[in-house]
Amino acid sequence: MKLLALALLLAAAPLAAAAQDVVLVGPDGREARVAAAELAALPRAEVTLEAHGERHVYSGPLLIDVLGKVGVPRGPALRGPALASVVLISARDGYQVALAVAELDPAMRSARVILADRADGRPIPQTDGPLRLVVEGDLRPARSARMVSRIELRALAQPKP
Ligand SMILES: Nc1nc2c(c(=O)[nH]1)N[C@H]1C(S)=C(S)[C@@H](COP(=O)(O)O)O[C@H]1N2
Ligand SMILES: [Mo]
Repeated sequence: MKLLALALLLAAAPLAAAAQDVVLVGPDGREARVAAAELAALPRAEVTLEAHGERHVYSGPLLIDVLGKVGVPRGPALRGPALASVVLISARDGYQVALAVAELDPAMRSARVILADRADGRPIPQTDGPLRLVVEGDLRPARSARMVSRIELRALAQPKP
């Protein structure tokens, strides 16, 4: 019986791990899965978010560093058509938020955008997490999407007329 329980646990383990993953999609449609452990290995930032009268300190990597995995223009490369690139963030409940890539680059703007995996030093509960976008400096927390599951880069630039 114990062996059966162990076998079931092992069989379910990859599924459980996948539920923590976030899917990244590059501008060419290339998909990459990022596991929680990979996010935890990136440099971290702390951002305080106030929502409905409560303040919490969220921490996690900068979203632009996470997007490095599928290639994202930043620094001096963030010019010309790259300035018309956006990132579409989707959550498990269907909530969606779009940001311009230029908003994510600390070389462009000082307000940070993080993909938080911890709130007040603890993992974010499944009801809000395990990943939450946190957009520093927004006057309302509406763009700070909870339960982030997919992050897609889209190049919107049109050819010059
Ligand atoms: N996935 C998801 N994220 C979301 C929302 C939502 O409906 N779904 N609502 C947004 C809005 S409008 C607000 S005000 C904040 C509320 O944050 P809180 O749940 O930490 O209070 O979450 C934002 N993130
Ligand atoms: Mo809101």
